[in-house]
Amino acid sequence: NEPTKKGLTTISLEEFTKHSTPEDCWVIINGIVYDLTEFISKHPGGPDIINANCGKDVSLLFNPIHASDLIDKYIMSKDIKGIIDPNCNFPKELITKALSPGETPESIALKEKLKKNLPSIDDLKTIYDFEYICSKILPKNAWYYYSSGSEDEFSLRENHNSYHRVQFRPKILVNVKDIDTSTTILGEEEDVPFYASATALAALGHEDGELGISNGCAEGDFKIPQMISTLSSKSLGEITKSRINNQTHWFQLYVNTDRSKALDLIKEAEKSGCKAIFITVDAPSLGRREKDVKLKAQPSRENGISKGLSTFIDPSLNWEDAKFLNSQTKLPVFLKGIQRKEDALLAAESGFNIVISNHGGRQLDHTVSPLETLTDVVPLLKEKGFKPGTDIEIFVDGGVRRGTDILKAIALGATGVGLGRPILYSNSAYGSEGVKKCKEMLKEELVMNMRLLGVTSLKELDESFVDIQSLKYRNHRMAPDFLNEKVYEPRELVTWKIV
Ligand code: 173
Repeated sequence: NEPTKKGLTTISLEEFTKHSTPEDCWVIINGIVYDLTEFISKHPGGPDIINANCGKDVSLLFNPIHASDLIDKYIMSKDIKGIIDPNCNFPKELITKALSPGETPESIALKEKLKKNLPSIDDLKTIYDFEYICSKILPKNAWYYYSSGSEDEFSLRENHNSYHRVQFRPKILVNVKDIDTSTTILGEEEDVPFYASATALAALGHEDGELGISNGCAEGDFKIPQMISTLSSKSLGEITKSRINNQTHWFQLYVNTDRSKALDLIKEAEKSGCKAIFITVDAPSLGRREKDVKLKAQPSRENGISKGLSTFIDPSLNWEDAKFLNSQTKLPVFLKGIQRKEDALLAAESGFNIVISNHGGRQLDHTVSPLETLTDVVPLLKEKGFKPGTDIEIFVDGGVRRGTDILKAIALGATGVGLGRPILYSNSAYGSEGVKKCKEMLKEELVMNMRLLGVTSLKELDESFVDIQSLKYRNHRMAPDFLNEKVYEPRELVTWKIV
């Protein structure tokens, strides 16, 4: 992040340090000196964080949670003061550390050591390993922000567990020598039926942020589509410019209280080659993620990292608004966050595609799992004459960790399956190589399990391949599994040698 503004005056250290109060507040971001005095009261993340850092170099605090072009959008040119003298001996104590609450220099040093000793990526056994590794290496703020669900985290767990309540009915004596995992999504041929879903703030976990995700989605033997978040830590322009191998980018939209901003974003997404718009409809206000709350420096019940970023989201968003936005673009529009069949039908009748999702269990807690909702939605839409994959795309996300999970969702009528946290975790641990490995492991599982299931192409999959009898028994308590708990060995995570 070298300063890029040519022709700016050089500011001496002595001059810079004269402006270190909220009434006269200069800061340095990536080498450039800004006067934030007037901006403090307008900062979407609240005034406190700026008030506490006047007269400091705040790059380490700023970069992980803001797109690089954000300053230029918000700060007027008169408030760009110049470049801090590159030859000055800038005092360390004026550099704001990105030390998460709950961390000490020692705990961070240990994490740095673990990061330098990551297991070889070839030794990873399942995509669970990325999650395990991240639990050890991520700073607490990133780990809690990524991993948390809302309130009691019932939905967070249920999203995953619900997949365990669907069983297969494999077909025998089918020639399964050649397996084809490809599918058609929005008229485009895709190599696999899954995609990287939108997640905010990828740079909290890895400095490459969404660029690592983008590259990992595109590199290697096959590609997966990437849905880019409104709240990415890299700008939409940067991410889409990094497009390679003709990869598919989609854009997730949070609708701003200032509607012109939402329209601007849609236009920007169109111009930058995104192939679809996903309007998030399950977040009129942000669910309370208590692990994220716990890390706030000041005791309160508000969310930590996500709180400041969410104030622009419009809670008055309604069907008319969504239809209006749909009418303003030629791109296919999805409503992301459908959680009942009645809304799925309304969406279909209004010309939307849908993502059945509860936001990874981060919004309303105790919602029905997306997999179960899928089994309500698909029969109703079919009954009303909507053919999934032809008249409407039906995506599902939340809790997906296995090739078998993906096959279950496809058998039950989904046309695409989204991965959120697994992509964030693989990117956080290994950057784009991790994302590539994550998608490869899932594809390998898909191929093997399609063979075992007796299908050679995803088109052959239908409800006859799954038994959903127990799906509805959410709270059914099983008897303790004595052999599993007392006799068999637990499944092993990757071995991690620290030298
Ligand atoms: O799930 C999230 O954390 C999310 O969607 C969000 C919303 C607003 C600000 C930051 C993240």
